[in-house]
Amino acid sequence: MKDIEIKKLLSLEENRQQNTIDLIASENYVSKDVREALGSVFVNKYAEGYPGARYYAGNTVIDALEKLVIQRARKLFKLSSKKWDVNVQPYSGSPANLAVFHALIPHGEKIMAMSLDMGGHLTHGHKVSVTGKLWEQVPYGVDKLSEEIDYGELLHIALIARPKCIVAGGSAYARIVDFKRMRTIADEVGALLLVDMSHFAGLVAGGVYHSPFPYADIVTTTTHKTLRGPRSAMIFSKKEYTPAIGKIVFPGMQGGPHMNQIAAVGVALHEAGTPQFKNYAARVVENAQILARELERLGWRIVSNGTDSHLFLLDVMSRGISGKTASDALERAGIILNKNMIPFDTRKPGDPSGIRIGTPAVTTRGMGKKEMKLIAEYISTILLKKNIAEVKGVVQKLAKKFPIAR
Ligand code: DSN
Repeated sequence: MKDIEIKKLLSLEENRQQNTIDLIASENYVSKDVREALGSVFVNKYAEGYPGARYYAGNTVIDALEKLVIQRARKLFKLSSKKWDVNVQPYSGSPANLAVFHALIPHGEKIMAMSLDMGGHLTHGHKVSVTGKLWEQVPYGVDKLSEEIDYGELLHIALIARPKCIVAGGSAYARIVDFKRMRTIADEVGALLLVDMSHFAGLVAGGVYHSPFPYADIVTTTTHKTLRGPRSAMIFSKKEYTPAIGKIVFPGMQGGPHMNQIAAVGVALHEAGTPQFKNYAARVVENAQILARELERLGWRIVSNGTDSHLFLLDVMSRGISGKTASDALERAGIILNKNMIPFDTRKPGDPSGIRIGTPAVTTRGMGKKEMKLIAEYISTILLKKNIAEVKGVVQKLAKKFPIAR
């Protein structure tokens, strides 16, 4: 690279990633092949429209590419082309969700979704998101005791509010979501069921989290979390919803699709269909469970007492430490994660009561049971302010043993 300044920053970031332990539940390390596709000549092409109906010439190869990626998406999630369509053009998860709501829910109507502090997502109608300005969010949450979704309460709220859409999925919920139950509730109130599987899409692909497709009308997903692809998104829709969604994605909200991004999604979808990925997905969950158990053994409270997925929340405030203090201290020692609200949090999002811990990235690096036990000890030691300098050294040593793809 001739650009010295960017090259320097690139090298610094490579070193940061190599020398730290990434426990951000929504991050991962993509393969070299995914990066090759992202950096390929597909970046040069404008392709507004859809396969066979583009506004620019020169799209024969692009059409073949988009069709192949759609076919791979259907194959990975075992979907019949008679029932399901896939739009692979959304630039990322936020526009994907916005497009679905725009296409199918009249402005001002109600969207029922898990509230952010209970583990939901901003784009599911939170007041600071445009989705919360154009639609009214009817929030649901978790049971105070079990900290798992209270489906009885969910039904109760739905019967009163009569939302047009119910959203399942979020960004900080560790347990299996009962899609079947949510389907029944949606049917009872005449709502659409949208499953945002962004966080656990890779686990569904790997067969370690149950598929939302038998129950949902629409499924959205980002492609860069457990699915381990580039930053992008897809919208899966039952046939009757496809035309409206297609028109909103383009020309309603977006311009030309990022074909290099779509090519990289294709590579990731292919990788996610391999036996190695199945094994990876199983280890992601196993690692999260071991890490949670070890932290619990060291005296830390895990929200909902454990996890069925790739992430969990640690209630650091239960030992008098705020989420921000915890995340800052861990970062100083080379452990990277995010502060997070926990259910019924009385603190603010900028300095909440918890931290979120996820294992997709460390599992990609090949870490397993032994490393999870070590990481639990490091986290505990750092949070209790013992020997941070010493721990920083061992964290770096551990990180160096597991090279990232460069
Ligand atoms: N920012 C993502 C996460 O960390 O969960 C969700 O968009």
